[in-house]
Amino acid sequence: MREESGLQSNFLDHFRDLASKYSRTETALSQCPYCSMQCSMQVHKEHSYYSSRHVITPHKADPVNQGRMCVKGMESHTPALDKGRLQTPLLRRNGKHVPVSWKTAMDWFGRKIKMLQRQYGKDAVSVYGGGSLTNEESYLLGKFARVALQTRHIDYNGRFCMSSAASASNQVFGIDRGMTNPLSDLLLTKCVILAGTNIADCQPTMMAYLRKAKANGAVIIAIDPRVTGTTKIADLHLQLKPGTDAILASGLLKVIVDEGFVNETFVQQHTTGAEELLEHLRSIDLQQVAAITGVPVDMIGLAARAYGKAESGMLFTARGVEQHATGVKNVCSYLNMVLLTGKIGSPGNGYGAVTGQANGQGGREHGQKADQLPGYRLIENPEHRRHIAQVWGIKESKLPRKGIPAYELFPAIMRGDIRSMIVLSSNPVVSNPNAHLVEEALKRLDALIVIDLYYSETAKLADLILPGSSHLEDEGTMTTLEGRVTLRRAVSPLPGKARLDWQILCDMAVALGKRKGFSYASAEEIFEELRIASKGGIADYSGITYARMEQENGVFWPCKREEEAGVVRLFEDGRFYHADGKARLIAVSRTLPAEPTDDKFPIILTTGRVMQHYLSGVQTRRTPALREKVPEPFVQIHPDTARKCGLQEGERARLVSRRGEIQLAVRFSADIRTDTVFVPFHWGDEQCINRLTLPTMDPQSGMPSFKACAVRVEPIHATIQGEEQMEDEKEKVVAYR
Ligand SMILES: Nc1nc2c(c(=O)[nH]1)N[C@H]1C(S)=C(S)[C@@H](COP(=O)(O)OP(=O)(O)OC[C@H]3O[C@@H](n4cnc5c(=O)[nH]c(N)nc54)[C@H](O)[C@@H]3O)O[C@H]1N2
Ligand SMILES: Nc1nc2c(c(=O)[nH]1)N[C@H]1C(S)=C(S)[C@@H](COP(=O)(O)OP(=O)(O)OC[C@H]3O[C@@H](n4cnc5c(=O)[nH]c(N)nc54)[C@H](O)[C@@H]3O)O[C@H]1N2
Ligand code: SF4
Ligand SMILES: [Mo]
Repeated sequence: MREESGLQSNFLDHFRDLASKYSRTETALSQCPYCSMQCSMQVHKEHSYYSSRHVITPHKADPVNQGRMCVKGMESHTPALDKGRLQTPLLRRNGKHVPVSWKTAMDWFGRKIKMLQRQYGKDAVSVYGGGSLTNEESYLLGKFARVALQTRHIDYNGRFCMSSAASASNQVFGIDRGMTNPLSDLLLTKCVILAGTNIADCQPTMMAYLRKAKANGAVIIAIDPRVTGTTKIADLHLQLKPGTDAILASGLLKVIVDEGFVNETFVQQHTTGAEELLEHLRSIDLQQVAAITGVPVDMIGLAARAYGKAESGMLFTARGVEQHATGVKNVCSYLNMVLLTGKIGSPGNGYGAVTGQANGQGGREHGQKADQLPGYRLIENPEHRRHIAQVWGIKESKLPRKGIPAYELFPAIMRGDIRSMIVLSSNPVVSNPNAHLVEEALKRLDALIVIDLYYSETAKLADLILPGSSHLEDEGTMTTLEGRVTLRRAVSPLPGKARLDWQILCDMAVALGKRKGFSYASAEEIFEELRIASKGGIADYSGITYARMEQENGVFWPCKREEEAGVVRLFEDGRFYHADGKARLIAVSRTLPAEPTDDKFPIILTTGRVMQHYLSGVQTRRTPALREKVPEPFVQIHPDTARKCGLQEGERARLVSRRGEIQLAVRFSADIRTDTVFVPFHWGDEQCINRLTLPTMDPQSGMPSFKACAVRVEPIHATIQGEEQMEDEKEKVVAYR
């Protein structure tokens, strides 16, 4: 080692002193912005003399994630602190986005919206929200639409997420809380059915509960067209054809009935509709079920028996079951299994629609849905309207009526009925089906206003972009997949001139001349109003306070009084939420695929997620550690199918549907059925799989068919021929006219 001279050593000591004086770590508690597990995490800001950096560690005292986090959560600070965050309002001038002050932005907004509403009516302006927003912001967005804009056109991205399960649960149980039981009940149960849910990739920290369930002796049954990290832990995997869940469930029900697993006392005391269902099941032929679903009769029998005879059971569905034009029927069909066997309303017995987004649960309770008012009230119910109008200090007659589901807003724009859209926390041009049409519609608007964190694919099309707040800056409450309402504190300052999402909503209301009802000093003040608004509703938050959430690690809803614990497990008193206290068994008629395959489009396309990316990918694509793992989308295809299509591994393929086409990397995989291909949907523009997906919607929930449409897959060189052929065909059509 080289000797330090006296002078040098003095200098170094001084420097070390200085460095240690400046190095300190600040730690604060926050929550991951991504999935519905809402893992709490510690954000450490490490400051040194030279620089500062952020490090995330899981929060060991979290009763739910118990110190676990997945790779997305551990990296979630990266996009939030990215220099590419929007830092100032941007207004389109001569085709270019230029930075402007908030005053200019709000003046433009107020003038433009007032002018459009004068010219085309109040409903010409629409609002599009999202499930990442806090409860306070979801509530305020609904109020903003109904009171400040007075438009009936508001809906949100949860329409594509939870709506089929929500609609089924409301019909069957009279309440829609994703999970009827807490996650800890998984440790008590003896059988778990996982239908169309890939927990390993989508709620990774929930896997520990499934592993423990298995270690405690539970039989696990997975129902998915693909082998996934989730199906791998299952004892039985029914690898069904996409879109056939309702039929598969009717086969399972048939065995349950025929082999005597019906809990007759439960059915008699707690349900209606049994006779009709049993009559319907008589007509079910197991051989036919096997032929349609691709699941052999003996596998159907094994699964039905395992669930039927288990002393307790929990059944879960997620988007694999729900994102179909028959999504509601699919869920109802599975819920018939839960009710016929009486496996609900006690420890280890229940149902869970595995919620997706960070606040996918709370975001669907407080009024950003087209037909809904806060507290899960209905906008067409006179009593509900009166209650909310009174809370908001307006006449009931001033409250707009019910609007239309999210996707339908875009055809309405094409017809000229809607002239403006305000998008808060969503990227519809990537996440809607039939994305070409959505893009065209957004371009047609007289005013598109986008409040986002980044220059997303949708923001690029906007006339006005407003810089909003990320999870690190925004305080508020988030309701987890369990129905636990949690408080997330702010831990970082806003970048540049960005503002809190709820403050932006208030600014916009003021720009429209509606200051009354839109001046809050804090998120907590909004929550206090939400408590009153939700009081007496199904999603009753009136007993929940910020202090309680902090002290009790979240509070379950419904919670009607401050002195009482929330309802952790639903229906324990034997009563469901319909007026007669009974759950509904619903006979499901035969379901047909929304777009059957044929000679031209012989393969089923299903879409979904990979662990490393989140939704439309705006956050995770700008996270180097995640982007490096999965840099681009791909088509997962069985090697036998690939060979038939003339594809070599490693080459790119062209996928074509009736709505568009896209070129993708090919991944050979024996983990998928031979009649199906899978593509993740986390990319935009030329890589956007939603340019191909089918907008046909479930008539009850407004959910499109993300999980099944007809495509063909071909090598790129062959397609050029194909294209020429199509051109020829077009010419022929012209010639015949
Ligand atoms: N990493 C990651 N995690 C996420 C998200 C994310 O984007 N990335 N998004 C969050 C959100 S918003 C949501 S909604 C959830 C979604 O969570 P999931 O619903 O679990 O995710 P998906 O991948 O959409 O679909 C689940 C499975 O359904 C299967 N499937 C496809 N078609 C059918 C069918 O017809 N029947 C059945 N039974 N199964 C079928 C697919 O093969 C897939 O494995 O995840 C949340 N968590
Ligand atoms: N093909 C196919 N399409 C699907 C699905 C599928 O399975 N297959 N799944 C559907 C489902 S389940 C969902 S939930 C939707 C979701 O689809 P999107 O609604 O598009 O969801 P995100 O990607 O979360 O979009 C969020 C946008 O808001 C921004 N953002 C995030 N957090 C905040 C915030 O706190 N404040 C503000 N102001 N902005 C924020 C992000 O930067 C991003 O641009 O996609 C649906 N689309
Ligand atoms: S499991 Fe969900 S909430 Fe937890 S760290 Fe991962 S993405 Fe975040
Ligand atoms: Mo979702």
